[in-house]
Amino acid sequence: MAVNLTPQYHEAEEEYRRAQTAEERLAALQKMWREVPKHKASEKLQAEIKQKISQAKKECDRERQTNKKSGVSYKIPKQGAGQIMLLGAPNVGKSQLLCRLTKAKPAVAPYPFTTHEPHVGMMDWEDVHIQLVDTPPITADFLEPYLASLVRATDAALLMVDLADDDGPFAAEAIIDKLASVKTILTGSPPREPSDPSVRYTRTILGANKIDAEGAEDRLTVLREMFAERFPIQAFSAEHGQGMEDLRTALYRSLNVIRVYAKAPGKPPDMTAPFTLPAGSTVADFAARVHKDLAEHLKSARIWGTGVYDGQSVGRDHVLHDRDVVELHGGH
Ligand SMILES: Nc1nc2c(ncn2[C@@H]2O[C@H](COP(=O)(O)OP(=O)(O)OP(=O)(O)O)[C@@H](O)[C@H]2O)c(=O)[nH]1
Ligand SMILES: [Mg+2]
Repeated sequence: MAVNLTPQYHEAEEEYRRAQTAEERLAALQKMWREVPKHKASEKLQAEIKQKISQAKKECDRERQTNKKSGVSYKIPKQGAGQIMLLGAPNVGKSQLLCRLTKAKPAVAPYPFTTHEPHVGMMDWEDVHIQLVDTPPITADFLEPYLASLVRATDAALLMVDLADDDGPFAAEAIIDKLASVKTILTGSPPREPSDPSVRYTRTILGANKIDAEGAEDRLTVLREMFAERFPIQAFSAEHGQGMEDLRTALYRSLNVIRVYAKAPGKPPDMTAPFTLPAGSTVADFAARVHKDLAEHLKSARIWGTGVYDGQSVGRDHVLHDRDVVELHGGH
């Protein structure tokens, strides 16, 4: 017998997947519990949810205690086209990179464990803004309790490797393992339909920093041998600026979004501030973003852009492309 799950259940499951804190995880699980059909076919699922609820309750208690102790806020509201976490071992140059790409000024120092809390900066790329988050270091023995939650909730990550250090690639591998141990998988290409909803896949680029250092090219070769099949790799120097343009473009692409420009009937399009939507979004998704009412009362749309002739009329299920201009026609 199949378990027929409601859209509300799927919504709750998505909230669970994106939860940043144990408290949010617990709330989402409780919603899943309310929504799961209580019959024989779903017994296994019911048991799973119950077990996760009891686990989340324990985590909640633990989280409250660490919060009291450290006083660190670990919720970072997303801004702009998307959020990218800069991750890495101590001293790889995470803070230096945030300085290079944004106006933020976190401390940069030639010794490990300089950064103790997340720092946020906005990076411009063409006509969009992308939020970058500098984070405290991760090692095999050290992972700030809140940091895994942040990685689970972020849109993408840049895992940085130190090309001035022979151990660089191994330090990166240790971070991948450490996060995997809390069901957070860094990967170059996340699966479309993850089989286990408690596992979070975070789309990740490997950032090989300090390409200016002596011996860096040889270490980059080793790095490619170890990781090229699993991750896209970008080499750069956060301190001297080599490779920054390619890195910025790769960071934008890792968000997997498209830009769409709104046009009012009879007026030129507003090309100054695009809407950013997940790749694969439709005209109806765009309408919902512009205005909730529009999504409901959408009559037709005209498009200028990819795969259409200028001003072509399309239906609400038409899939949009990066840089499309869309004119929405509502009405009651
Ligand atoms: N040669 C070279 N040195 C760099 C580069 N980027 C950063 N550094 C140096 O590496 C050291 C560490 O840089 P940070 O940005 O503080 O490193 P971090 O990853 O934020 O370190 P933690 O906060 O301890 O995790 C500093 O001395 C930087 O000057 C680079 O591209 N080339
Ligand atoms: Mg730092």
